[in-house]
Amino acid sequence: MLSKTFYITTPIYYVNDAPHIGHAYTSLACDVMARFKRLDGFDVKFLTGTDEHGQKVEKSAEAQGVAPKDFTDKVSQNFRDMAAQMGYSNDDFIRTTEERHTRSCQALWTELEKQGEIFLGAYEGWYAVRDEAFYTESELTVGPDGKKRAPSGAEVEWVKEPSYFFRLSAWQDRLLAHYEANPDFIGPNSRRNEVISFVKGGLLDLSVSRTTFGWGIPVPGNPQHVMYVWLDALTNYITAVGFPDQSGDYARYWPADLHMVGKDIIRFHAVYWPAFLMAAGLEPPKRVYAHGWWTIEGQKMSKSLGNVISPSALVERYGLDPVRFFLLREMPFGSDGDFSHRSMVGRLNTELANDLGNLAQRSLSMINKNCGAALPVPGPFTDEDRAMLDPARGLLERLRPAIDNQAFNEALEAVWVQVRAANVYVDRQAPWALKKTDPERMGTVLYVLAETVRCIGLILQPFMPASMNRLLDQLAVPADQRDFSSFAKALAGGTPLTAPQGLFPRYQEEEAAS
Ligand code: ME8
Repeated sequence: MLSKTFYITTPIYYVNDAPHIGHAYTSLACDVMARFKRLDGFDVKFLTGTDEHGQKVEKSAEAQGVAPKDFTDKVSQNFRDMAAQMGYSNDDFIRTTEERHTRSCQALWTELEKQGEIFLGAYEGWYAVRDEAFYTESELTVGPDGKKRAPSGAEVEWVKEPSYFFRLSAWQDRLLAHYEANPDFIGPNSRRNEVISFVKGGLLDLSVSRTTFGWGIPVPGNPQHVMYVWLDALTNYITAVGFPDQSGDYARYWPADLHMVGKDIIRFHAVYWPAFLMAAGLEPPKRVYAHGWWTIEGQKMSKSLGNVISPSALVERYGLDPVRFFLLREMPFGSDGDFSHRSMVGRLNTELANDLGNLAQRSLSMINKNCGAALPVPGPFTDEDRAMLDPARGLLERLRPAIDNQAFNEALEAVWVQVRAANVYVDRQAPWALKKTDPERMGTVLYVLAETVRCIGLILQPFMPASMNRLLDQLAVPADQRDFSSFAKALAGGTPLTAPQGLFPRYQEEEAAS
């Protein structure tokens, strides 16, 4: 059993929405991290799933005239399908309507109650069903239609009902101390500052049960109440490692190494969740990272604008790996960014087809044509050769810190520095001209190129698993030499190679304009 573990989670998505590229993006980032860590020798647990309780889901089921359970059984499948279409390597898929989750939530609740952290009272205030969140009067704004709105733009309604409360107000100092003692707990820094100033502003006790609808997990001992959907949802992260059983997977994987979320739900993950856990005597996760928001062709993605992009449509149009590459390459992970077909096509044609695709294709075709379809045996390396090989073999050391910091676009940029340098090297060394003048030197140059492409192929596997698998096949890299301990296992000269095949076909502009 591997000694290093890595537990990473996506948010669990509300089933009432169809999966779109925003959901695909968060899960993709987790998939890349999970794959990277597996290749780097970690025992990884990668969790995703669906958030199926609460008023919002109940209303969607009602609107379709079906019972909530039948509704969620049907629509949660859409998120499983997305995981398959996007090639995610999740180890588990949790649904909050599963029995294991009810057990876990009720155990957590019971513990919180036992610790005196939950008390019965009455809630009177604003609630936004779309966000499944409570708001104070001072947080609201009045929209152009005269209606009060949450900061997210969601409509709010006045709620008045008996409710259990969690003593969040008592956790302010302990949360601040936790942020202080664990500077990496929240990333990026801008979000960390935002959370700290929110907590410094004072915390109100949090309503954690509802009585005016029934689609949720019953409160132990008082089944008129169902648990607040966020308490229910957040608990999924410990359910999936076996809570309330604290041996086995819980002991092995908890605390989670990383909860990956969008910036919209940082408060739930970085304030409420660690408070619930600490109050129950459990360890908080090690890190919560909140990434930025995608707009589409400059506009907010919304059903009413009809500009919601489904991952499957995108994959059908551009291919899976180009989509995976684009989403993490286009913008710094913590910032907002815009999706446009023009930039998608630009990246595909320039960075994948021209830069990487051509590098692999021309190196491998020259070997195929001029070296008897076998890897050449290299002669002595020049300084220029070493200036190519050393950084290629050092890619892992350069990428590790970037990946650990969720700086995916920086990681990809570091690889592309290498790809571009290799293209410059081919042009300078002109192996085609050496064919007649110095065939031995030609062999060395082509070997250096093949070896550089191998290292690039290895390090890009988490981002583009299928294409890099094909590339490593073309280089005849044995299956057991594709993990990250294999950077030093250089290609063996003389190995026969199959005829090369293009990796990334150019996308035709005419189609893009349609
Ligand atoms: O909030 N750009 O679920 P949800 C980038 N069930 N990411 C986006 C995005 C966009 N335009 N739109 C959505 C919930 N996302 C809760 C979570 S977890 C215990 C419970 C991503 O279906 C982003 O990760 O509304 C965001 O946080 C998540 O989808 C919200 O998904």
